Amino acid sequence: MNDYFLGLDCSTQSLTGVIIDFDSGEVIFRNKINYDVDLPLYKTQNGVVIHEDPKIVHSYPLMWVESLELLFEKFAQNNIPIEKIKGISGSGQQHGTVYLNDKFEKGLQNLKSSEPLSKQLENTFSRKTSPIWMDSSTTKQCKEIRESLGGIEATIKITGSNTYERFSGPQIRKFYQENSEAYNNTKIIHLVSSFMASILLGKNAPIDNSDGAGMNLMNIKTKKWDNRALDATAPNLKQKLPSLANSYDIIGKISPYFAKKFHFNPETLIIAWSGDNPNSLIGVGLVNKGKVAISLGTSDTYFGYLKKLYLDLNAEGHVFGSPTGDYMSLICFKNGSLAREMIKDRFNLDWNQFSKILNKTPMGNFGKIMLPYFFPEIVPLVLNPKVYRFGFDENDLEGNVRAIIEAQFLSMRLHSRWIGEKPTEIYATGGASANKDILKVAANIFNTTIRRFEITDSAALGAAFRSAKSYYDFTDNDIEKKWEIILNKFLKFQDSIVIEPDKGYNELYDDMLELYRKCEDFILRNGEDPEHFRKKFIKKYFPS
Ligand code: XUL
Repeated sequence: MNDYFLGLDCSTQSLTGVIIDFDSGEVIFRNKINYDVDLPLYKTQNGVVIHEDPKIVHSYPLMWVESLELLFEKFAQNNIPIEKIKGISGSGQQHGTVYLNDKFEKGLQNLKSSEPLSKQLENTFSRKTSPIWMDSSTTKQCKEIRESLGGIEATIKITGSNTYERFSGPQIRKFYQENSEAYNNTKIIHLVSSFMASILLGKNAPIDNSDGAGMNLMNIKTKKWDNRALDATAPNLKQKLPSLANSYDIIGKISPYFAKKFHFNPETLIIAWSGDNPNSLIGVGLVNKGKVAISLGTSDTYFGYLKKLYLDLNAEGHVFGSPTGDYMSLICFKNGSLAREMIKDRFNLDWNQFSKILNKTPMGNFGKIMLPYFFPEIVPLVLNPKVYRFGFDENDLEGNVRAIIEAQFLSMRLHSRWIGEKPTEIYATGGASANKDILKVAANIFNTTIRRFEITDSAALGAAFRSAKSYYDFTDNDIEKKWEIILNKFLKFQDSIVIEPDKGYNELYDDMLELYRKCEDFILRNGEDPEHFRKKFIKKYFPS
């Protein structure tokens, strides 16, 4: 009987499940629950609760729980032999926190399979909503924690990152300051990943140290909770946090609730869940140095594997744990898919029309530059959203289409320079990576080959690979367990989606990068007016 493994991804807009057949090296099933569409009662937009203050972005943890049950119902409807699943791991959108009261763990242990999960767990939250990674309302708390840790450099050295609005520590501090009673009634604070793992496990699951690194609470060197960071954040916090584990740890067996209700084998192993970016690192096969990945999703991220701890003291990038036990670098841009959609929808385009326009506009866009802060931006830090245009206006259809895409990759190239290495190849993943024309712009701006995988659900896939690796590591001495062997089995490159940069545009994009940097400097750091440089750029590349 073939061994199946399940990878789940509880992301901002949907819950995805991918089942791999280890023996045939194939993905045998994938399905998605879209929160807005499939769970309309929560009235989310793009998976989040709309708040009048754009800095406040929350979601419903109970909705994620409901989506899990809906997904498993789909498995049953599609006659998936669920009993063949040997191991399950998962991925959660990073940084989001879930606040539970003292009924949570007991509730999990006494679940009745005759009743829906959501009904049985609805009273176990000490806070009904979870602040997620898109929230940018904790500037005050970031400052307080950073100062109490001794400034930016000290904070980075302790936790791997500067304090960031979306990181869990500042979010927890804000909750404690604004609602101390509910904070005191909180028995345990989970990350999205450890919360969903707890549901599957039927008891509190640990936080894995890859996702734990996105909290400003864990010591990046020792991979343990850091007392200085805990004290700077909120009182009695240690008692309210789960323990820390390695991403590859087996944390138990599936809860009897799921075994009974959906016919999982009661011996199915649960492997620690992790964040979406650490999972995607594995999902695209980055277990060695040299290559990096870009994930074009709700957020755009740029990430790579690091053998050794390497910190960004300029405070824009982060270092998280890698599920291999090493490290990874990550830079997160909030104006990803939703910003692209703003331009597409503004001109009533579909993606085909968008691509056609992108193709017919010239590289360098006649010197039209956009700083695309449709939403508060993480890198560079922009708390009050505003779109800046140099040399065109919001009604210029062609100018806007090319400008948004060029801006996103110029910004990515600019703000990833701290990693030091120019990538030899970039792997692309995430929803928008299905668009070859967008990838072509990225290939030209980075002057690097871009490869795209057949399967774009890299976080769910990474979780499935991780569960296979841990399962065989711990249970079977006969299976070769090297990461490379597992990854090569599944990650077949599609020749048709290897995208090469066009020749002869290297200098244009080097110059445009410098121009983009000057525009950013002008708007964000009171730098020199870039108009004179922009004119020079136009004269050089677009002489009339
Ligand atoms: C990473 C980040 C996002 C979320 C959601 O730091 O905030 O990528 O993990 O995808």
